[in-house]
Amino acid sequence: MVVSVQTALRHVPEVVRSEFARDVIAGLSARPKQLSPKYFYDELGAQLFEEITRLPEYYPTRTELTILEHHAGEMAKLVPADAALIEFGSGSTRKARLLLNAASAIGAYVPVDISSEMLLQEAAELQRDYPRLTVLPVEADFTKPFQLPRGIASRPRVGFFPGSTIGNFEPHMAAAFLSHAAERLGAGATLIIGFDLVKDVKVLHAAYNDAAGVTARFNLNLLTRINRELGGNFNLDMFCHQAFYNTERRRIEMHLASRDRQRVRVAGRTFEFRGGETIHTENSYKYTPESFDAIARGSGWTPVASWTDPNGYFAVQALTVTAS
Ligand code: AVI
Repeated sequence: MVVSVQTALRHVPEVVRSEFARDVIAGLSARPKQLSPKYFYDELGAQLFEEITRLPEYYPTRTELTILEHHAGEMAKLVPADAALIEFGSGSTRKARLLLNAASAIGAYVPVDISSEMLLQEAAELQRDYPRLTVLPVEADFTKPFQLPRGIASRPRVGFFPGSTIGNFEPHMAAAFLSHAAERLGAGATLIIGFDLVKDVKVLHAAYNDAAGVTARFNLNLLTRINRELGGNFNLDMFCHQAFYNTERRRIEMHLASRDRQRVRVAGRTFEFRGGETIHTENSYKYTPESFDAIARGSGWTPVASWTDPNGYFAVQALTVTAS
């Protein structure tokens, strides 16, 4: 059955659909072909990511949680009385709860996330569990300018950006995010941020090439999403997951490689693939303590404390806005 693009696009909100369509068409027309990792997270993509965080090979989530569990008390000492904790891209509140439990000085919690359903549900559950806390969810793309709620105007601010999501930003975007965060949180603010560290390539390779194939499904799901939302006809059997560590650029690269020469239709356009040609779908940058310090200092922040795990796999750092 031939389904028109209009029919295929009917159930997706107009704005998202057109931005998604524009980005996909531009990405598949580029050389090399590329797609933004922000499009991984449809409903199935979010579920697959949750599964990834529980895989034996995927150390970042587990390691960061251990660091937070062990050091939340020390982090709490950096939180001023009646502070507002502002979490960027909150998703689940599991990590924030570790800080809330340790830091009774936190008077308000502001989760900022683009996905309103999960945001509101998690905020409601958190409010039920912490009845004395002011919970003010903000539905926004935290990589773009957004307004903080007026209700926290007089409170000191502590930003929270766990999960090494900063690693999925290109270095200039990471610097821009940190600069904007410094401006938005204002003078005297603190930021607690998690990032993944450079390590043995074998450990990195295994984390993004798990034996159960969940990361491969996560990567390929992007093509399923394009088929569903943009009237694409990608044959998933004709693409395979590739993930490798680029030592020079200190990043894991994820790609989808075409198994043969082929043509694919998306949103009414045709895209040609050579055998072995890839779509670059994600970079996950790994930092050294020194390279992260440099990017933070160059973006208006001064490192004040840093915590890691016994293997030195992951780091959580506290920064304060550099006095001008
Ligand atoms: C969300 N982000 C920090 C993950 C990472 O490790 O870069 C996304 C991911 N991609 C493949 N596995 C996990």
